[in-house]
Amino acid sequence: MEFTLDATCGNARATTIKTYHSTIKTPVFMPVGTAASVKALDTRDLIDLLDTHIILANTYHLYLRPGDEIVKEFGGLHGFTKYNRSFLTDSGGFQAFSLSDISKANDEGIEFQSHIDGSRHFFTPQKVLDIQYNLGSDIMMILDDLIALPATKERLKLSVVRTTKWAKASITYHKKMQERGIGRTQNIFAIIQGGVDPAFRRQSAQELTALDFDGFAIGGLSVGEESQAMYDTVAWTTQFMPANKPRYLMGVGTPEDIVEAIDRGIDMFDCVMPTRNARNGTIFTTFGRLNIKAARFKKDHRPIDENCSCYTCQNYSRGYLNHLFRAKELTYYRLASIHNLHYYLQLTKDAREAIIQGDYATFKKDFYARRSQ
Ligand code: PRF
Ligand code: ZN
Repeated sequence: MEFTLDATCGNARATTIKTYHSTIKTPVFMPVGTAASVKALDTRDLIDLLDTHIILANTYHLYLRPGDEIVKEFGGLHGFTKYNRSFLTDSGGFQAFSLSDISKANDEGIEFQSHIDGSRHFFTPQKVLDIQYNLGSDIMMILDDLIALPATKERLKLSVVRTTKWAKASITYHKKMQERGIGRTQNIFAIIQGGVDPAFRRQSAQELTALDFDGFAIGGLSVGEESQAMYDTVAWTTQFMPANKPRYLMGVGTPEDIVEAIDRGIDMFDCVMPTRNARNGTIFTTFGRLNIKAARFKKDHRPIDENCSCYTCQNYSRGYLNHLFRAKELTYYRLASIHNLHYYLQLTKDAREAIIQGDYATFKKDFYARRSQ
């Protein structure tokens, strides 16, 4: 991939990442398309209505169903979904850990039982790359050893040691496969672990950034710790990450989390929050969250957010969306998902503009001021 640092403002960065399939301007929010679909939307919505340049898909889900060999037969994720811009795929460890009935890590990998049919599987660093070669994603994440917080020092240490060991196995394997002509257009990111412990975070960051990865993620956050602990850990960890490679904060977060993490040097984000909340009736606006189910919206002719230029706000009223939600009409899920994703995409676009203008502090101040009105 080609990477350029376009501007900085304090620790905040505006960068450009060029993969084989698209050019990505950061800060960027990547909609989550777990099973090769961003729930309630199709590829045309993602391109024509939202103009996304990168979306996420999950190794764990696609390996279990329909199977990565099937996706490969269709020309990988790009051929299967007809989304011809970039895909990032998560490695599966986190999903095995959070979705599987039983998951057990040892030094070789992660054993888990499928949440679909209970069948047993074993993910190793090499196995999750083989799956991602079949998926053909533009950015592949390595297998990491994720743990629940709070964790003991011993378990945290084991997670850092194991993640480095798996990272070394991953990069060695990837280089070998590329020499054989496999995964030539695919990039590989490592994942920094270490909980909210500064010493472990530094160790994990230093060990991983010494290896020849295309980019680096911060994992193991937004798993139940206080927001401030997450922000402090991000600020601390980004110091040890190279300036000339992308930085990705996995599974984060609320609009506030994203604004704060950008300020601490993060370029890339993903989270189910905009799409999941849309389906639950929680709508994000420039003035804060609203619940579309509320009776006060029944006769409200205004769009969700007068400041929003999304397809939904340009065409439909709060009253109509309130009705669709209450009637559980399928159209509701699409219209609400379009709005919430547009909100997240616009937020990161505006953040980029502010960084380039050199005034991220004002952007951040205005973001909070509008929400407390
Ligand atoms: N590791 C991986 N995927 C993830 C995480 C992680 O730590 C997180 C943590 N917020 C979300 N998704 N592989
Ligand atoms: Zn809107």
